[in-house]
Amino acid sequence: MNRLPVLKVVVAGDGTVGKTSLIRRYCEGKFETTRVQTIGVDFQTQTVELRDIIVKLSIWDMAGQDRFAVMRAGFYRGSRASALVFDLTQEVSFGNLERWRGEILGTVKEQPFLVVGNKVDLERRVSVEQANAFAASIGADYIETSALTGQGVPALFEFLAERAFRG
Ligand code: G3D
Ligand code: MG
Repeated sequence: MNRLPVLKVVVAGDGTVGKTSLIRRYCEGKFETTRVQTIGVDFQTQTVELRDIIVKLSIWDMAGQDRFAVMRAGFYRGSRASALVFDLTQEVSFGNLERWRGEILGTVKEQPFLVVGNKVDLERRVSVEQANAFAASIGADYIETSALTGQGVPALFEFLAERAFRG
């Protein structure tokens, strides 16, 4: 057996935007309604098949709360791509993406980003145009997801894997 390349990716964004739910949906195929809040940092690994290669993603789930900021900084080290997740029903979480990006770039100088609007199953307060404009301004792509229905979830992690692999 060949060793698969292991690529570290980060899922960042405010608390309650759905980071843990997205990772659970992808890695375990389920959505749980009652769960504990992420404490500090957590990670899961998942094998991902891309067009011409299989990679292993180690997906780092960063607790969004301010009090974990010091802990988070060191955990960004070695990451190859980051998802900046916001909640489509909460404009504040969208506005904070620039801060998340800044925090990550404070540790890793260059990083491919993917902007993710989660909870697309609910009534949106951030338009596709707004989100696309922000993503374009940081040279990122934009994708919409629902951890509840699963919409866009494989695409999110496949895209991250692709960017992590190819840079
Ligand atoms: P976080 O890890 O970013 O802090 P969580 O966020 O994954 O803990 O999710 C926060 C809350 O949002 C959870 O609700 C979760 O069920 C809900 N949620 C996450 N993703 C979606 C989604 O795509 N659609 C909808 N409708 N809800 C979502 P609770 O009530 O358990 O706190
Ligand atoms: Mg969490």
